[in-house]
Amino acid sequence: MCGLTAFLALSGGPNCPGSEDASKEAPDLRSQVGESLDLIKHRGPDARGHWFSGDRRVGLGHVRLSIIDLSPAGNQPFHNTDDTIHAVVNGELYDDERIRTELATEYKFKSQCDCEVVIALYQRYGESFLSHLRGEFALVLWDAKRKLFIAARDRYGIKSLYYTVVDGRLLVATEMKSFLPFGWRPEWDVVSLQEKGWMYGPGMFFKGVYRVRPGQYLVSRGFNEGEVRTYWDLDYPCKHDAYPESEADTVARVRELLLESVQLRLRADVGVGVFLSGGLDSSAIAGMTAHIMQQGESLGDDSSGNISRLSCFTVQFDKDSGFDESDIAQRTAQWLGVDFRPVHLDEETIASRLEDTVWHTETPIPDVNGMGRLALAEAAHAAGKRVILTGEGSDEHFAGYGDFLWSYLLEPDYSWASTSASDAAISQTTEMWKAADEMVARGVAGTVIKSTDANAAEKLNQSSIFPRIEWVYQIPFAEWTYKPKPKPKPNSNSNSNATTTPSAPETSFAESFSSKVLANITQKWHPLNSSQYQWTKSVLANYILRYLGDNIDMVYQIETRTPFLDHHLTKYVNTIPPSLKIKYDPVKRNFREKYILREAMRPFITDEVYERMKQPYIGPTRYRKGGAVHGILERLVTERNVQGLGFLDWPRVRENLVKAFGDGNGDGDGDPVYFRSSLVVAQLVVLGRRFGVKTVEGFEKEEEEEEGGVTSRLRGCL
Ligand SMILES: *[C@@H]1O[C@H](CO)[C@@H](O)[C@H](O)[C@H]1NC(C)=O
Ligand SMILES: *[C@@H]1O[C@H](CO)[C@@H](O)[C@H](O)[C@H]1NC(C)=O
Ligand SMILES: *[C@@H]1O[C@H](CO)[C@@H](O)[C@H](O)[C@H]1NC(C)=O
Ligand SMILES: CC(=O)N[C@H]1CO[C@H](CO)[C@@H](O)[C@@H]1O
Repeated sequence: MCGLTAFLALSGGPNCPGSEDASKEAPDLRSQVGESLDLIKHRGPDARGHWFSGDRRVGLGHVRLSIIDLSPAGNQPFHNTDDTIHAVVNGELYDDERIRTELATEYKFKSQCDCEVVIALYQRYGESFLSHLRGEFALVLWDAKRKLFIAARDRYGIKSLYYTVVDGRLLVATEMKSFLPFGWRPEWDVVSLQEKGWMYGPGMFFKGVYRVRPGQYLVSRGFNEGEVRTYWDLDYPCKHDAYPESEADTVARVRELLLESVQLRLRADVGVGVFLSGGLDSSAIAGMTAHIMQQGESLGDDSSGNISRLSCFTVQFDKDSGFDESDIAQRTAQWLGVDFRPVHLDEETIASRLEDTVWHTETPIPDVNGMGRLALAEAAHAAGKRVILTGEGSDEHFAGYGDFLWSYLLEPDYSWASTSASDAAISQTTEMWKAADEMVARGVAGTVIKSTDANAAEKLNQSSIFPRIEWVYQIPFAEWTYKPKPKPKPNSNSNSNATTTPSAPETSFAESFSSKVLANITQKWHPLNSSQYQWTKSVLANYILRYLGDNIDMVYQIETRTPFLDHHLTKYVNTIPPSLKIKYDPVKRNFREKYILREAMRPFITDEVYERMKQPYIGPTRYRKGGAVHGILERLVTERNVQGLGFLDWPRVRENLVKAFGDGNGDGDGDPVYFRSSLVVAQLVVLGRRFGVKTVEGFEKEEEEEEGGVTSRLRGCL
């Protein structure tokens, strides 16, 4: 668990030997890499290292947070025996002992560090070594003999990895801010902000900056610009195939796989704890951890087997906010006999953390949960922990979100025994629709937000989750941003801007998936599967895992591990029929979300958590006028700051800020929609200032300045 930065001078670029500019004074690479690492130094306080090739065309830098094998032998970069393969790795690889034993005869390991298996596996398997890694990681590997450069990211996007090209150099780093010391001058990508493309596509809200997407890697040979390839993807069976197993067998198998996943993640040479809420997922993690300790396993560096030393950290909102779940978490902790650590999150704490939260996550998301997570990480650090288990990824895989009910009902589930006869299946689905509508009428279920783009919705066979993404935030763009963009000049090699109208957001969303995936969505997958796929690739990877994950936890050197995001578990869970995930009760006429998980976790959770229906974990959205949150928004969302962005409509921004707090007598008549909108504007202001982003001056101006830059292949098509 660390941070990395790397560069590769591309052929033909100004930094490649023999180019006209080569006589130009070479930049001081050592200090550029050093400054690049300084910006993320909190990610790795224990050691720092770098490596440059003899001709200085390749460089790797790394900061280390020691988790396994705390000795200097685990410091990075790693090099193979004949010093021809070099790698930097950020992350945690499980099951590495087995791999070590397997490769012991052909590779001389220097440390006990889990990440050292990367080079050994590469030597053995070449490019396909990625499929042998289990865990969360982002890595860069350079094979000098084959002139092969690989930058890869884990299957779910638990770790971040971004890239761009500056002065002919391909730059790759854990966080975008690390590009700044290399001379990167950030510019807003207005279309990406308008279409919310940065929440689902490869491109970020900064022009020319891309992410390596989950399950993919960027590969360059012989210093060419490289291309993006996929080594892993989520897949689902055909919706007409019958599911061969019984419910009882499925419950047992889910339990077994989850226990294994948790057990692997308890291994560390430092203190381990749990983030606990009132929900099923984190309660199950805490319960399984206690259970595994009772079986005699160590909890990180603690082998006492003393359950009361398992610390669980819980966010506690103000009691009158209506959002506080900490009582439930406390009862879970009591029942398990573990150490309960509430972390109170008052308005002042939220306000004072707003700016740091968006700087570290590089993710402007309009809620206060990131601030809560930062406070949790701080508390865990203060309690001496370095590793924390969390529950992310469960809702995506076991169908926990309210919206999934509606994609479940879109088509009958032919895969499940009790409904596989098609007439029965169809009439049961009709029955369930009625029950769901009644639940909406009673106010116990939310309606689905309808798609506004029929054409795009069809491409996704009506399973589109884009309306939900669209709902997250609305900000008033300046009038000119809606005007058609001028066509790119004919000799320009940037082909992705060929559209003349910027806004067809849902089409962009649909087109962010490969044609293979779109074909599966329309022909092969049940709509519930299709929604789960879309959600995992967009909201989970780019929102949840960023704003409530690694980039924020690492501010306080907390490595979070997510047992629900284990690919062996995913592979199995993706074969479980929709009817076992969302189970209909024909007597009570209601639905049980995450049914199969609930049953599998029954021994490890309280009755209260078992019975409870899903409450989305959202923080408060109504605040008092004159309070700390209002104060920070007033300070950030000013005319000067908003004009400094260049693409928003100031009068409407101002109006929204007023509506966000209502008449201000604290009786909660502020409007959450405008609160979220104002929060995003404030976050953009912070990003603009801290990154030193240029004010946008209009599309025409932009076109003139646009240089070839990154080619379409580098844009990272799936
Ligand atoms: C278990 O840990 C708690 C808290 O650290 C301590 O008070 C208690 O004495 C320990 N119990 C045993 C049996 O060591
Ligand atoms: C989609 O379908 C094709 C053809 O059946 C298959 O090869 C592919 O792996 C499937 N899945 C994804 C995620 O593309
Ligand atoms: C996807 O659909 C198939 C058939 O309907 C089913 O067997 C499978 O379990 C589903 N997967 C998920 C994740 O819902
Ligand atoms: C919900 C929905 O519209 N499903 C359709 C998906 O596409 C197939 C044909 O490819 C239709 O049969 C389904 O009705």
